[in-house]
Amino acid sequence: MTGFAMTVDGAAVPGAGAFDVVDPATGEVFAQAPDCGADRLDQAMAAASAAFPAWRRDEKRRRALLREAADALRAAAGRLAPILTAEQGKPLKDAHREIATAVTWLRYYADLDLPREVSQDGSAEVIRRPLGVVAAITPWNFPIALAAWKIAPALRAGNTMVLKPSPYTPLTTLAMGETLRAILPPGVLNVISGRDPLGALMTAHPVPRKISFTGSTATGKRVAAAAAEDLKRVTLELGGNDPAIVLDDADPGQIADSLFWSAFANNGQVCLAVKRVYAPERLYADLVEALAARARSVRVDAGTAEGAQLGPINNRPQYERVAGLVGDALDRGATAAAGGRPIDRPGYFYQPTILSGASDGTRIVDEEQFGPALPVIAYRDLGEAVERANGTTYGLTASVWSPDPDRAARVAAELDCGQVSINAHGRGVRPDLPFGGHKWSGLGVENGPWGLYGYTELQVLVGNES
Ligand code: TXE
Repeated sequence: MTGFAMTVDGAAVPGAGAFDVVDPATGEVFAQAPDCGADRLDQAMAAASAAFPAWRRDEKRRRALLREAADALRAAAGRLAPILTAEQGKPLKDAHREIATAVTWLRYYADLDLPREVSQDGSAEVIRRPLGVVAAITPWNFPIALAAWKIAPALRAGNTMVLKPSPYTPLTTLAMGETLRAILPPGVLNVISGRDPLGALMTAHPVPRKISFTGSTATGKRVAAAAAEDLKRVTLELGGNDPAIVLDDADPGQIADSLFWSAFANNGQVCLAVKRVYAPERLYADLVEALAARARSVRVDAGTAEGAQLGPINNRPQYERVAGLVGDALDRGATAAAGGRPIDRPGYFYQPTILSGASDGTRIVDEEQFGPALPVIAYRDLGEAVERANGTTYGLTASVWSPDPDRAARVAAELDCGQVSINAHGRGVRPDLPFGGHKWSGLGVENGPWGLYGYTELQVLVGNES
């Protein structure tokens, strides 16, 4: 694939250099992406700054153009989805689904009516003003959907943006920039690409007033530290180690399918995937077997292959990390009820893996694996399971599985995280609901009016009473 350019000030621009992009289904380089460089970054920031005064003024126009952007993205899905599959690895139908998600988010923010906020006595108005230029940094698991989570509320609120995708998946975002270039005024959305140091240059840059970041907790902390230097605002969507707690009245056969896909969708490379399952001793063996049966039946193949349900892991470091965590668990006495090994073919393919016999204190339970491997942990006492579920620095989402909704809700109330689903996982990921993590899983929220407010600063306007 060739011809990928950055979008700066409404024009296609090359980088100062270029870097390789690898197809995870083959492990081979298949394209090059522009490497932005500091001067181009300055141009992008200057363009975003220059576009801000006009863009912030006309909300009606912003809403209309976001709607047009949604339509254009939808129309471009046939071109973008194969690029997403090539660089990310996900099956083509999932690539289409991701682009459809981005379209939904753009539409939601275009349509969202925001109430006027006035003081109780009506004498003052509280207005949410845009901040200015937003630097947006995205990861490689859902490059387009997560970019739209930032673009839609930030632009709707009246900000302009410089967006940088992950160096593992730059191409679809660059192609989306090209599509939106035809619609948005020059400078409103600049899309650049480069290796990790470009992210650090963006967070240290004097122009942006806000950093919106999705990625690892380690990098998120670096972003927060850099932003503190000149008090840039930050929203951080970071990692998770989401627990699913199965109660003793659940039916393993009934919940296994939903639980399995809550852990393995996108090959487990989801911040809010189920990353550890706590199951009561009485149901343990049945649940492990029901999950393992599903893991064994899944078709893992290149994202371009007809019928592929899971693709490869996105990149070599992640592939090695997953293999290392599974190997460590097996060395410490866990058993692979399904999988447990890489798949013997080129690319970063790994068998969907269900681990039994691992417990807290094993790395794959304590850390975020972010891949197709799931430990199932036995518990005797529900209180102890809740304590173990909370016993982590993460706090993104969780789930409780039981046919008794009141009982499940009582357990949910004990969990320290940003979202709990009952008999599902992550069901609250919707454009209209706030999404964010407690503890080291993040700072601030995305989505809904709350997400948009994060791209604003409050200003009180008091009328002349005389
Ligand atoms: O993430 P990084 P990586 C987790 C997952 C995975 C781990 C590492 O556990 O194993 O992160 O993945 C940019 N200043 N998640 O290394 O480094 C980088 O270029 C500013 C969870 O890919 O966090 C990319 O655009 N930006 C996660 C983005 O940060 C910097 C999704 C994310 O990269 C930077 C992905 C810096 N100093 C991985 N260094 C989720 N929450 O869903 C890098 N970047």
